[in-house]
Amino acid sequence: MARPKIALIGAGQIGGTLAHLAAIKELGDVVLFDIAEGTPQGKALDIAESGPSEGFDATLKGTNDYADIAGADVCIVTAGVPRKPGMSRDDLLGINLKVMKSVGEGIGKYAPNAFVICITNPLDAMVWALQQFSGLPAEKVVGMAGVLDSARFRHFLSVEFNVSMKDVTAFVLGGHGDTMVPLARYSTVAGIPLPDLIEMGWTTQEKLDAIIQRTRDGGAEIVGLLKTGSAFYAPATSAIEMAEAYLKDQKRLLPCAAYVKGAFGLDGMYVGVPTIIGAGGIEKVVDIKLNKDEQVMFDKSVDAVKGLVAACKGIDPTLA
Ligand code: A3D
Repeated sequence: MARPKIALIGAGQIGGTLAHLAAIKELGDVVLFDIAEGTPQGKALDIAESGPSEGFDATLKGTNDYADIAGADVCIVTAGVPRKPGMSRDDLLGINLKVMKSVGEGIGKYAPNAFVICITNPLDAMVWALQQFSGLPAEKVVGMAGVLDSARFRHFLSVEFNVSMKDVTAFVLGGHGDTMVPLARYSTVAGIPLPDLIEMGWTTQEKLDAIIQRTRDGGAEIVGLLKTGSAFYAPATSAIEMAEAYLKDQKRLLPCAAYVKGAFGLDGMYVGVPTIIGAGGIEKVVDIKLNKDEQVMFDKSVDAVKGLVAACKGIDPTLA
């Protein structure tokens, strides 16, 4: 059987890391696309030259021509600009919306059967716009944010409890912004929910609140440290986890920005919810019960996403 084809639209910090991870994990052959001439070609060659030492079998191609993504099984989109210190993700909306138009049209023309994972910020609005511009079915276009936000939460919790990250599960739902919703009740150490761990004296409510806030500010913390761009290692790993779930039909239950109609009382919008990813793309949105406080936080996050989508429609009236 031919190897799957993975197209990476955007060959910047995340794009390059995605290419390296996809090759090392032998997920398929990789095409790196970017408008910057030389960047995708240089990164593809550099990573290919790591193959003999790493021992992977995958071809890597860099290109500035959308025709080279033809027939891709997976497209991961990072094209656009990242934020700089002091900027919010929402400040990127105008410029990245234009990028989503050209990327969506390119994918729609050359890779209409792909599973598309959007990473470009502001995430929930960009994945919505990308789905509209590409014309692909909503279950095949998904945003990566919840896996990363949950990974950050899991990392901080594992440090607090001094336990393996493998045993910490966590859920962060809602939009990928300041209003994201880390769910303590649905987060556990080997099945023991966080509220029980407080009762057991493993941590305090104050410490947990501080971890939740650090999770919400996780992206800004890294932007502040790097000063020249935003996080890229963990975002790339998170998207690769989603791509692998699709390519290997793993039926992973992962928090993703998916199109939600019906579940969570929503009437059709992209926002972070628990989903099952398998060969059909987003095969299911898992409609978990939220308590009153969680629902208030989720609703606030949904409103923030709706505001961004309305701003997109204001900029580009062709968006329905
Ligand atoms: P960066 O290293 O600047 O790479 C972006 C690449 O996009 C550059 O190589 C550009 O040349 C390229 N590009 C720009 N316009 C186009 C276009 N029209 N077509 C094709 N390529 C284009 O950024 P990055 O890789 O660090 O980040 C990429 C995006 O991911 C940014 O919008 C970030 O804000 C976002 N991001 C999202 C998360 C989430 O969790 C959702 C996390 C981290 C970064």
